[in-house]
Amino acid sequence: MVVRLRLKRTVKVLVLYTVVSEILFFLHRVTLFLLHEHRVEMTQRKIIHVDCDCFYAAIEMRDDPRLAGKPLAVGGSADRRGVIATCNYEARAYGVRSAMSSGHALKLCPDLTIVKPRMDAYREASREIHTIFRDYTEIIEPLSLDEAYLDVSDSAHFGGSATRIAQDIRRRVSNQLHITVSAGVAPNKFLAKIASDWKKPNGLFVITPDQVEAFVSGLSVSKLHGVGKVTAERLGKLGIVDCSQLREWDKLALVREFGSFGERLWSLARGIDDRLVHNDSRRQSISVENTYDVDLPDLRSCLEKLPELLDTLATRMARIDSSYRPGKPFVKVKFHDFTQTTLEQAGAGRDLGSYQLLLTQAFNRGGKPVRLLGVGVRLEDLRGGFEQMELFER
Ligand code: DCP
Ligand code: MG
Repeated sequence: MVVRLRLKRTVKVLVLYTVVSEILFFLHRVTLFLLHEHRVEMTQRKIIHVDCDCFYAAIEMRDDPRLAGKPLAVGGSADRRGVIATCNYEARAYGVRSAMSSGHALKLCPDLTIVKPRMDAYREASREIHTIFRDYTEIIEPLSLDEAYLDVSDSAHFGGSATRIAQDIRRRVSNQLHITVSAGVAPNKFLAKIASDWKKPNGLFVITPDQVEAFVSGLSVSKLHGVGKVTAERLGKLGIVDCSQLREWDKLALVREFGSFGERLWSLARGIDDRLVHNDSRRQSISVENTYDVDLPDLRSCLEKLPELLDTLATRMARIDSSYRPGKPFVKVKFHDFTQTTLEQAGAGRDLGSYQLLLTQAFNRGGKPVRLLGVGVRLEDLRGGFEQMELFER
């Protein structure tokens, strides 16, 4: 009798023990799951890239509706060796593009109207757009007057939907400024920028985290951040045209081919880009350049122009605040055929002799008549470190 009672109690204790441990195990799993989700959510960023459509031209058409609906460019006049800053989409249909000489643009499109830039109007429009941005986030990184990254990961608007924020920004800019902007939404900067271009003009394109893999696979390597014509050609020679082909290469092989940029290529091919959105556009360099009415035929005539360019540079340098330290000197040479080269030298001084040396080397890369000369200084940002810290601690 006593033995049976003891046995019953032992069985009860065992059952109870099993049930409690099952419950504890279940709770443990739930906690782990929630923690994991939370971590994913914390590291999952929401970036919007906003880019106005044919910005300068859009402002001109808005302010003078007679210009709308036909080919329009903003730039310098053809008889003064001017260059096109931008043009509307009607002009693009004729092949007119930014940075093209106005003379050539007129050959492509004889009906093209070219108006002079009104930088004050563009700056004002840019300020208005930024005021709209700031309603959604303070983390805004302008790339130019018409382009910016927004980090809306922590934005509470529209239940945190970056897509709806982007839609709202587009709607408000259109209503308030009467110009259109295109936007891209993605988990990082590199994809957001590609996305804003995907449905241009007046478009919105969203790449959600689970679409990244498929989207990047079909992407041409020339779309990758930092891949210019030269790198795209080098990749092409290795049989790498799109990102799915790039992914077949391991990191070490890419580093062997492309140095440290190889590692970046490896990441980009997988849709990885950890660059932060910096909410302050700090200057990277200060420079002066001049386009000459008549090409400078040889090195000697280029060298003769240096002192006056350096004088203007010195005046501009005197205006920068103490949060910058002047760094490497550089020169830019644009030849008559629009090819250009930039040369900089770490450790070189910023005296006339150093610039003469740099200019001589840069000129010899082309050895052709020169239409534009530029001189400048890279700036070291003494505040850079602190800003990054602030961003990390947010
Ligand atoms: N810009 C310039 N010179 C260039 C390129 C651009 O002066 N070589 C100016 C004029 C543009 C503005 O910067 O309006 C913005 O440049 P984008 O590259 O964003 O070009 P757009 O906004 O004009 O056209 P898109 O619709 O392609 O963005
Ligand atoms: Mg633009």
